[in-house]
Amino acid sequence: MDIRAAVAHAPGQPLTLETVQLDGPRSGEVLVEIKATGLCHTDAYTLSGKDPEGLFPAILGHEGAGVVVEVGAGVTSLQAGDHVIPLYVPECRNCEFCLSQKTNLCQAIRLTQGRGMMPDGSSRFSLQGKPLHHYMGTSTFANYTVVPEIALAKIRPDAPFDKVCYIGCGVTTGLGAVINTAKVEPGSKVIVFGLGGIGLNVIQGARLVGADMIVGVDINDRKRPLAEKFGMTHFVNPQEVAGDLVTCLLDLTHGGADYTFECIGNVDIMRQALESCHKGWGESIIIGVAGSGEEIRTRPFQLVTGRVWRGTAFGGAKGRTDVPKIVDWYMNGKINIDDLITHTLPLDQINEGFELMHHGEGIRSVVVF
Ligand code: NAD
Ligand code: DAO
Ligand code: ZN
Repeated sequence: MDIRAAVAHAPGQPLTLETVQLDGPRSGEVLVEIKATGLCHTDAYTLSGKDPEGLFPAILGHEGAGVVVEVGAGVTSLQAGDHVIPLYVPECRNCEFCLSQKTNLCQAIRLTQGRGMMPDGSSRFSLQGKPLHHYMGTSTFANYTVVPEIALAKIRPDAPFDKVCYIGCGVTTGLGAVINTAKVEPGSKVIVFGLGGIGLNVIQGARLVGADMIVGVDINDRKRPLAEKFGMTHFVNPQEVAGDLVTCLLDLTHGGADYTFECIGNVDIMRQALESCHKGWGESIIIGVAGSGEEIRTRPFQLVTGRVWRGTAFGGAKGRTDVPKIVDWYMNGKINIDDLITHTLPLDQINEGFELMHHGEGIRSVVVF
């Protein structure tokens, strides 16, 4: 079938709107009509050419929501008409990783997903007879896409696509980092570095689980009011700190935070986040994705004396299990997504959405189809 897609032909170039050919779903696959998709920094990172695993030409996008149109042979958990959120971390419930119960990093289709292909090694997308790469197994910058069954979360039909698409990445990553990865306890002291689309969801997760002190750190003062609305209790702009930022944060928290979260992707801040943790028990969670080849550093004595350094992907969430629950939280008013969706655009303005991101305007831009 012919579909409309924003195609990434080459690194560093704007996306191009094209009529693309999409083959129907094969065994274990599902054809989804995408109704809305968020624009995330990871799409921009890949488009920039800095992502060493980036493949071109490709259809990017990994934060979508839509409706099942057709299922391939053997698909049992979904049918036409179901509302779904595509998952860049699938949940097969059968691989060694899923069965371990220790990780959300299902590996069932990891190799082909990384090669920009469907699990059988081929692409469903083509342009003038030449294949286009899939992206993160989702390719949501198109009005139709094909996704493996194990990479689709079925959600309730009354949830608005233009809001819950954000649960496909940013919301789940932030909330999940607090709930699944750090397991923040009520009464905790938390520091969040970076108050963007991820950090604000960490803040609302920390408030949800009952953290007492939630310190936000950002170089942009304009992030403060929204962060306060989401639960931030203290704000620190590193550019206004006279001395050392870590010393300032250790003083503010009376010895360090129980949990810190790095939501920027800056290896120097990752170090500051670790060293702002409380001696003996503080845990620092890396969420931000650093540039290719960058390395983290600290003095090993920071870990010897009880601080813990961890990372999290997709907030440690098992997508098919956890994403429908987070959609319920939104629909029941337990979490706020509406205030984070600051721009809504049609597909033909998708490049303007990336411009807004590059200029730090707003929090999340969503393309509606
Ligand atoms: P964002 O650009 O919306 O937010 C980053 C924030 O950090 C901004 O508010 C900015 O002002 C602030 N900032 C920048 N430099 C700073 C500094 N030196 N000190 C303090 N604040 C600073 O980005 P986002 O969408 O929130 O994403 C954050 C990171 O999370 C990115 O690296 C993204 O790739 C990553 N990410 C990770 C996962 C995962 O599963 N681990 C998922 C999605 C996104
Ligand atoms: O299983 O090896 C693996 C990779 C899983 C994907 C993890 C991606 C998380 C960070 C990227 C940012 C997401 C938008
Ligand atoms: Zn699995």
